[in-house]
Amino acid sequence: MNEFQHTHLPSWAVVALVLVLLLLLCSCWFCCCQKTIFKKKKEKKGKEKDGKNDFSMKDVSDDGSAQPQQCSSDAVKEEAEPKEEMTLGKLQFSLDYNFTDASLVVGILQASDLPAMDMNGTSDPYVKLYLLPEKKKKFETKIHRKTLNPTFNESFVFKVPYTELGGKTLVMTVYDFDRFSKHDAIGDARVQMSRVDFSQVTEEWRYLQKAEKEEHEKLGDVCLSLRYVPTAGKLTIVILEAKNLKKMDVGGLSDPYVKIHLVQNGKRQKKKKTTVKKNTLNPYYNESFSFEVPSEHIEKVQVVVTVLDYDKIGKNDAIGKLFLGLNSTGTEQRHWADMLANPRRPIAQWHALKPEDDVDAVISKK
Ligand SMILES: *[C@@H]1O[C@H](CO)[C@@H](O)[C@H](O)[C@H]1NC(C)=O
Ligand SMILES: *[C@@H]1O[C@H](CO)[C@@H](O)[C@H](O)[C@H]1NC(C)=O
Ligand SMILES: *[C@@H]1O[C@H](CO)[C@@H](O)[C@H](O)[C@H]1NC(C)=O
Ligand SMILES: *[C@@H]1O[C@H](CO)[C@@H](O)[C@H](O)[C@H]1NC(C)=O
Ligand SMILES: *[C@@H]1O[C@H](CO)[C@@H](O)[C@H](O)[C@H]1NC(C)=O
Ligand SMILES: [Ca+2]
Repeated sequence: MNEFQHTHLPSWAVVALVLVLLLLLCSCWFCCCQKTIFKKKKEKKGKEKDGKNDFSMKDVSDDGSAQPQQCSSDAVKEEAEPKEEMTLGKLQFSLDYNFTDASLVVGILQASDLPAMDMNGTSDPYVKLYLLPEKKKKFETKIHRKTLNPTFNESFVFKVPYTELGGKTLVMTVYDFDRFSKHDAIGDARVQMSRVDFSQVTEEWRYLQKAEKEEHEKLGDVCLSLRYVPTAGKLTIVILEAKNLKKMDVGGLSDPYVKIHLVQNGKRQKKKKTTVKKNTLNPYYNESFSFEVPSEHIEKVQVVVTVLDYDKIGKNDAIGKLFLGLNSTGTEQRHWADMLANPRRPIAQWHALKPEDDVDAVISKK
């Protein structure tokens, strides 16, 4: 102590020491600050990046549909659905096989605890049923208004030889009827016929499962381009290609061709078709078809595109259809609107094929 006091430090040294200490403190504080600032910056950067990614994704898909002679592969993308944990209610049904009649008798008895699909806290339920895999015959119950616990008490008969029954699955889908929009599927119950004991009448309650988004099986996709020249009153449809078409021939592929109908006031007016491509599920056509449609009529026409399987013997089977026009839905409607918004420019897009009867339903409603 004494020593220290004795060797008195010069005042400049004290000042220097203090300065050094201050500097140390300062740099420490600065270090901490910088860390937090840097962190914030990083976060911000990350956010910016995410935003940009969203944007460019959108750009890509928009570009895809604007390319005239080529379809982007991700145009037919399924939207991710938010998963929700909720019960969808349950359905009571009965199953019986009538051996003298060779038919499956399905009773749709009742449903309970259905979720409310309408604003009013109710639903307007009905049940649609069919057998997979072919779905030839579809039945529907009556619609029951404003109830979450409907009693249907209706029965339906499917003609099926007993030997073929084991390979089938009964699908019963509960829908909510809506006058002004697409009916919502509430949920479905699927029963494998091979698991049912047909020596007696089965009566069962099943919890409804989330109905598959595509109520119908995959039929394939079609890429086509639309072009409208208002001054010339000319609508040009190029059937470019199709992919993943459903197999229609036993033991073979399909022999697909595409038919185009122009529909006005619910009447089929003109019909054109492509060549048949043999033994393929991914045909390439690049065939162009023009229709005369004056600009005062373009808002009123509908185009029905049907993909069929050519058969030498018997009737050609339709694989699936799609429906284009202002009153269509989904990608079809957007495509049509894009065409009208871009006169003279061919706009190509992929569309998923839909089962035949669904499209007819849309047309007859108009
Ligand atoms: C089976 O079908 C036949 C012919 O439709 C009918 O007469 C008979 O009553 C049915 N049997 C049962 C058990 O429903
Ligand atoms: C909602 O429910 C009330 C009472 O049940 C009824 O009077 C009304 O008409 C319903 N509204 C709609 C839009 O269904
Ligand atoms: C269901 O229908 C059968 C015959 O159609 C009838 O006898 C029965 O009472 C009905 N059940 C209910 C709950 O409505
Ligand atoms: C499609 O057809 C058009 C007109 O016939 C032709 O110019 C074009 O090259 C064809 N595209 C391909 C990829 O074959
Ligand atoms: C489309 O729907 C509207 C309203 O339902 C109707 O007025 C119009 O005629 C329809 N257009 C076609 C082409 O069906
Ligand atoms: Ca409803």
